[in-house]
Amino acid sequence: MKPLVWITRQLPEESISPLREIAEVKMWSSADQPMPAEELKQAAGEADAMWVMISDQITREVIEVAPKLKIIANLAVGYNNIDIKAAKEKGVIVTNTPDVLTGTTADLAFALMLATARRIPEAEREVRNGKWTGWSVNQLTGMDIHGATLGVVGMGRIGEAVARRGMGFDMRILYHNRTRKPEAEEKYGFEYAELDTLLKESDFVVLLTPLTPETKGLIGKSEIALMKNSAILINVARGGVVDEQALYEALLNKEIWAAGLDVFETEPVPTDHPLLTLPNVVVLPHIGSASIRTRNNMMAKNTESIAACLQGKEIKNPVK
Ligand code: 8YV
Repeated sequence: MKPLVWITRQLPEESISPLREIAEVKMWSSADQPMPAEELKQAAGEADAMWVMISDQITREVIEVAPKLKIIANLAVGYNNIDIKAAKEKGVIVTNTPDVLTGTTADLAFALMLATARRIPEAEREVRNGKWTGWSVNQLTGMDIHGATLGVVGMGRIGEAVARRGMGFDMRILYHNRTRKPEAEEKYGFEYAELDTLLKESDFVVLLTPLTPETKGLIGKSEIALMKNSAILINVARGGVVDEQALYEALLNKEIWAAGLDVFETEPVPTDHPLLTLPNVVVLPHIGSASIRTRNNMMAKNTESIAACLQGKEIKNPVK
């Protein structure tokens, strides 16, 4: 009997066809709505392999009702949606999709820097809404990126890619990370800073830490208070890294200048969320890795990981 692979979203057939040759593949019927918790548990109960998204909560409860499960392949680099400890205890391998999305996500961080600093969505809305009625010296004036100080919080692969893009804009680069990166300091001139110093000195603070118990609410009221009134906060990591209420109040009271957010505590973000009422916030629907090529590469990685596991071959991206 062929092993069973459960995929929790409807995906393009060509991306998963290699799996059909070695396994029975079941796919959830919706391309954009997650499986309800009960269905997810039932799927886990019969699967040898699961292909999941960050919107699937793979809790201990799900893992414990999965007697045959060998691998959970997460279509993302972050894996805060999976109880890694429970998976380890049950001997279930977890994989993610690093590297292939690094440049794409770094590009989007920069897109948000440009969009917030130069007020691009606001400017576009004015043109479309007939508000471009003339020229004035302070019309839609924003902030410069070139020559500014960029503070990267979380200097992993994506953090470093953002920092290197900053070099092209003649920025001074500060970074904060659990461990220092002496090679990057030497090679690119990045400067290590404690979080307080980084927040005080940066014009752009870009968050790229994974969401863990240690980073939950990392940027709260007192951290935002350290930032310059002219500073811009960019979050392309996870919503939970920022205290959204504190951020809303700081933006409303002009304690910081703007924010660019690709991620939220609750996704999709509710349309009545207070942050969405502010003109100095640019919001995106968690599209950090959403380029055609990168999404194809991410799917190829998941296919490869599951196939390797089911065929007893070496698995390339296990989460340690
Ligand atoms: C994914 C992400 O696009 O990789 C991650 O951790 O947040 C994004 O790149 C998204 O999670 C799709 O699964």
